[in-house]
Amino acid sequence: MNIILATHNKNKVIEIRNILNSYTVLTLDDLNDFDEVEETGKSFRENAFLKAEFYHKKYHLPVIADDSGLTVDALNGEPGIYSARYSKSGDPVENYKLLLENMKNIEDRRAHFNCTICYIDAIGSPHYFEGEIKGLINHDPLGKFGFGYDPIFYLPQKNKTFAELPSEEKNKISHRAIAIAKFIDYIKSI
Ligand code: ITT
Repeated sequence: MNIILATHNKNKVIEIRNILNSYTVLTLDDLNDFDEVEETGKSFRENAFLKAEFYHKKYHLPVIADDSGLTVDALNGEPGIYSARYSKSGDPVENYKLLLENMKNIEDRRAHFNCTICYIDAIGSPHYFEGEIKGLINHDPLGKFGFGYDPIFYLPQKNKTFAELPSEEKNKISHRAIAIAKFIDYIKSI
């Protein structure tokens, strides 16, 4: 089955392809598609749907889109759906530096990553799959793997940040891995 993977984020493409290994996914790069979908939704679900719907309408093929982000308890859920554009530049390092700055005097470091996958099937019906992983905001960035906020997301059970975990390890436990596992279970069940 051909599924379009509706993301321009190259790190998501790598992670999702690795987790979905036996499924054929067509990336937007494969399609030479540079269209950007405006994320005007008010939730991960709405934004995942907007991205999936755009490409489904364009190509009439099944599509998966991922909307994800980091939610920090002490910042009333920020950056949440705005994770990719938290700082002015939207640069990943600027994003996590701003977050560390905003957490400077805050003791409560609890946070979670969320991933919502929207799968629009061949007949245009949307299906949603969600994954979440809890952690703490580290005081300093650590590690060289992963992307985005990984260097500041600390997992007590591993005593490491996400960026200190090699990709195979992150891909076993991440919010994205959990959401995709649910998607795979669904695909196998139909
Ligand atoms: P697409 O919309 O094209 O998929 P995007 O990067 O704009 O790409 P989102 O709108 O879903 O995607 O924003 C997700 C942001 O959340 C991402 O850019 C990171 O800043 C952060 N994020 C999501 N998952 C992450 C992960 O596994 N590790 C680190 N940061 C992550």
